[in-house]
Formats: sequence, structure tokens, C-alpha cells
Amino acid sequence: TRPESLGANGYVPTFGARPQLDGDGAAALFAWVDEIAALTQPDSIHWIDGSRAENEALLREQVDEGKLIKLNPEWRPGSYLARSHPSDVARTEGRTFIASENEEDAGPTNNWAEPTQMRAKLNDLFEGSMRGRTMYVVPFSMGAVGGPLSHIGVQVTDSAYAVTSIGIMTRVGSDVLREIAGGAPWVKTVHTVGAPLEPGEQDALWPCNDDKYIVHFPDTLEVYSYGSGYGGNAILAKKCFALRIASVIGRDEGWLAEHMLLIRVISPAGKAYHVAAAFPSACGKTNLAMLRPTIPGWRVETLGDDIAWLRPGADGRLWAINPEAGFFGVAPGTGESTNVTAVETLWGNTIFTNVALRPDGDVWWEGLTDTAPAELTDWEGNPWTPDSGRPAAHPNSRFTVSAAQCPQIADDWDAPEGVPLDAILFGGRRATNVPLVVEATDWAHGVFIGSNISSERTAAAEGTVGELRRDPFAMLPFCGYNMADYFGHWLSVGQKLRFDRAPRIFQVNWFRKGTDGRFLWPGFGDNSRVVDWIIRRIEGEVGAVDTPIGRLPVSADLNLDGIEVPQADLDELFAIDADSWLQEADLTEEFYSTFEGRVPAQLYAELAALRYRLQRA
Ligand code: GTP
Ligand code: SPV
Ligand code: MN
Repeated sequence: TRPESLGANGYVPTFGARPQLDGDGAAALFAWVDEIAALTQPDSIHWIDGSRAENEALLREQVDEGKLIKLNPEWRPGSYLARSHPSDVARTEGRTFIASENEEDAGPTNNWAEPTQMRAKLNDLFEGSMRGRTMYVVPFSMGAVGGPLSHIGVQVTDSAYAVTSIGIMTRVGSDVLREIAGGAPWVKTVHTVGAPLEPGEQDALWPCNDDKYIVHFPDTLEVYSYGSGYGGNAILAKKCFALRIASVIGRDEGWLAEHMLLIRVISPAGKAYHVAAAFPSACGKTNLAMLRPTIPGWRVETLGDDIAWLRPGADGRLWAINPEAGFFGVAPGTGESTNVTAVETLWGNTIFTNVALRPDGDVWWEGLTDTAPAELTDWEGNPWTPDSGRPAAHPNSRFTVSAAQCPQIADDWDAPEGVPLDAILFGGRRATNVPLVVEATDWAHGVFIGSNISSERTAAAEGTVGELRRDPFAMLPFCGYNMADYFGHWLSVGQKLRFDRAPRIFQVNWFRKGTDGRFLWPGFGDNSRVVDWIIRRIEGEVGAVDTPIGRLPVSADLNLDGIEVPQADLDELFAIDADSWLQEADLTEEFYSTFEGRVPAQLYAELAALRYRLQRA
């Protein structure tokens, strides 16, 4: 039954009323909310307090409207399925803009928009865009509220789905409003699905607009998102704020906002190490974040799976927090044999988007079990059988779940000060060339490697899946400023670290394929074997083989106990073809040249040194 306070079209203002707050900070917030409301013209305004009762009411409302399907509580308590519009299934990089004052500040890898013109355009689009809908005001914190590395923001949105997702992915609540009232700086984010309703008009199950704009104003710390309800386009705290805007704040304040997972690795000796890893979208961050080592004695605790903020500490170490509070993870490929931790995390209280529905009211996706159920409803709501010849779940279908629900989450995962890093990994999906693991010789070489990450395109963004593209630091779609300046910023952060306390940098590749097209490395839990080598390198327990591209394991040092990897596959996993690498070096030069002289000289020196070593190999 619906609570008294719910009206037919959403909330009457008794529930979600504007909070009582005093101070200049509060006045500025109220004025901004009034301004957005005057522009977008919603039927009502609902201030989100982050309470459980409020969350449940919002979920119930979405079920009543048919926008969420409540899953069978016997299998999946407190869980829901959302089906997006079939055109609104991933981030839209072509519609994502950096509207910096100067075009060079956006750089060649971003779509730049002239801010005054873009503001005019957005004013047109947002005018009346929330008619017939409720406008929610969602105060959130990235990182523990009030923490030294944390930042706060407010998202205004007309999507209840976005509100319930933000509630899982961030820390939402009135304590954030008190920070704002007290004068703390905050980031303004505005989101509309761009589908105003005429009086009496029936709403779509997934309202959105064919036209989409995801716009960042780095000079004024604002985000405007129009037309999409999906993931990184709609949960603005995530990619828009915690990466694009935060990377700009980090540039100015001397820290780094990164597309990285964060883990604590505990060795058989009981010693803890902290590892961050940047892999492009849908390239294995969530999986490594939830690693269950297949070699005895090792343990991994999860700290974060997608974003890390890194800051040099007074001790000369690099400290990291996960600013998020949940996981927005790729469903397909997540199963008992690949990521049992994720499967256990998803026992309940989860919002699934674009997965398949089982007749018993539970969910399914490719890879959850080895064999597909005989009958399903696919992600678009159509009947499906294993003979249908198409996936039942969308390749970029996702789960949204609290980090706290992960069975191997670190007890102190939300510690405000974070953890000191011992290693940073860069990786991507590379069928050829890149070995299973290679160690950088020093920080600058590591930055060079990061600047050269390429990866095959995945379903996480629009585009042709499989096509190789450069994705430096896995940040191509997420760096809010000129990528060449960002390379320079990485170099300068390295200079603030004590050389003997800076994290060591490695490149990894779980995705190298044989000529027959099969993955050469078993991956998943067996990636612990690579982590084990990395930790032993850090401890100085094992040597390495110097090669033109960096330091490779001595083959006897890679722990392969209990798995069968044919010698030919191992050879191929570590094979370095000098000619192919020289071709990659040419592509690097071409790529660097697109920045018109802004790439730091130190990286050109690294490139020259790489070529020299390759030519002599
Ligand atoms: P985003 O959330 O988009 O940033 O993705 P992510 O980097 O967290 O990727 P995720 O861990 O969700 O993995 C994406 C896909 O890669 C899934 O289908 C996984 O099953 C697959 N995958 C992850 N790790 C491995 C691995 O070690 N080997 C192989 N072959 N596949 C993997
Ligand atoms: C990614 O694409 O890297 C994601 C999903 O983590 S989204 O939040 O949609 O950006
Ligand atoms: Mn991601």
C-alpha cells in the first residue's frame, strides 16, 4: 500500500520538504535549486534525506509505475530489474562535452564546447524539461562525509531511478546539507531525462530523449546532463564528477582522480599491500577488485572497483580512497567460476539494469551459469530461449549494489584517510603484443606506459566493439582537461613522492590471445599469480629479466602450481616482437603529435629510449 504522502504523480511536498537550514551556504543552495526549478518547471520538488523509508517509497513508486520489476524476494530480496530504452544502454561519448573557457584546456581527446554557446543551448533544452515530473534534490558526498580527501555535491534530477542508484553509489543524506550550510564547497550537477509530460500524458517506462548532452563546466565545477537515464550519463557523481570534474580539481590541488580499482592484498606472511589498477571500461576492474586468489595463503580485501582518488601524503607515499559507496558492475561474465564474490554480493538489495528475467522472478545473464535457462524474458522484455540467437542480457547490463554488501570488503574500506599504495597497475584488452605482466623501470617509465594504454573497445560505450583504441591511463573518456597536461601532472605527482616510497608501476594484460583466438591466460582468480609476482618484486624477493619494454618475470618465478598452462602458451604470453613494438612506437609518436607540443619532453625521451632499446634488440 502506498503511504499517505504519495500523490498520483509523485510526492506532495509534506514528504521531501525543503530542510530547515541556516547560513550563507544554505541560502546559496536554495537559490540555485530555485533557479533550476524555475528553468525546468517540475510539478514538485523533493529534497532527498537519504533515509531508508524514503528509499523504499521511491522504489515502490517505480514499481507501481512499471519502471522497476520487483524480483522474487525468495531468490533476490529487496531487488529490482530496470529495462532501459533500447537506445539508452551505455555512455554516449560522442555527446559528452568539456565546456572549458579555453579550447586547449579540453584538449584533442575531448569534445570541446564553447561555454557561452553551450549554456544557451542547455538553457533551451532544460527549459520546461521537467514538466509533469518531480524534481529531486540529492545531496551526496564522495568519500566519507567531512573526510580530508572527500568532496561533496548536489544532483538535481527528474529520474527516480537515478535517485535510487545515487543512493547506492554515494553517501546521500542530510549531513551533506549541513556541510554545505557550513560553507563547504560543493559541485553542482543537473540531470534531466529530457521527457516532459503534458497533463494526463502516460509516462514511458524508461523516459529519455534521442538528443543527449553530457556537459562539464570545469571552470565553475558544474555538470549538466540531458536526455539519458543510463549509468555514467545519469549518476553524475560517478564519471562526470568523480573523474572529469575531480581530475580538474586534482590538477589544481596536486592530486589525481583515477579510473582505478583499489584492493588490499594480504600475503601468506600476513603482510598487507595496497594495489590500484586502471583498466578501461569493461576490462576487468570489478573482477580484480573482488579477486579470490587461487594460490594458497593469499587473501584480497576489496576497497573499490572503479574510481580512486590519489593524493601524495606528508610521508612521501601515495594515499588512495575509493570515493564511491557502491558498485555499478558489468553483469555478463559474472558467475561462480569467474567472480564468485560478486555473485555473493548480489544476494539482494540490488538494482539490475538490462539483464534477463527468469520465469521464477529471478535474474540471469550470459556467464552467470554455464547453461542458460530454457526460457527467459530478455532485456528488452521479449520471450527468449537458448535458440534465439541473441544475448538474453545486454552486453553492458549492470548491477548496482552497496559496497558494504561485498563479503570480502575491507573493514576499513571507507576510512577517510585512505590507504597507502604499494603498486599501480595499468592494463587493457590486448589480443597481441602486450605481455601478461611487465614492470616499469621507474615512475617516468610507468607514466609513459600509462600514456600508451590501448584497448579493444567494449560495450560500455557506444562504438564498434573490438576496435583497438588508445585509452591512456584508462581515462580517455574521463579526463576533464588536456590529456597531455594530465601526463605532465602524473609526472609532477611522482616528484612529490619519496622515490623509495612511491608505488611501483606495472602493465598487465589478461586478454592476450593465441592464433586460434582463445585467451592464453586463465585470468580471474589466477590473476593472483601475477599479483604474487608483483608483491615479491616489491619485496625484492625475485629478480627480473630486462627487456626493451620493461622488466619481465624470470619464468621460474611465476607461481603456476595447480594450473596447466602449456609452455607454448606461456612463451606466447611473454613474447615481445620488436617490429610490432616499433610500430606501436610510431603510433605513440603520431598520438603524441596530436597534442601540438604539449606532451612533456620527459615522455618523448622515454619514447626515444624505447626505440633505441628495440632497435638494438
Ligand atoms: P567498468 O565497470 O565498465 O569500468 O568495467 P570493469 O573494468 O570493472 O570490468 P569487469 O571487471 O566488469 O569485467 C568486464 C568483463 O571482462 C566481464 O565480462 C568479465 O567477465 C571479463 N573479465 C574480467 N577479468 C577477466 C580476466 O581475467 N580474463 C578474461 N578473459 N575476462 C575477464
Ligand atoms: C564505465 O563505463 O567505465 C563504467 C560504467 O564504469 S558507467 O558508470 O556507465 O560509466
Ligand atoms: Mn568504469
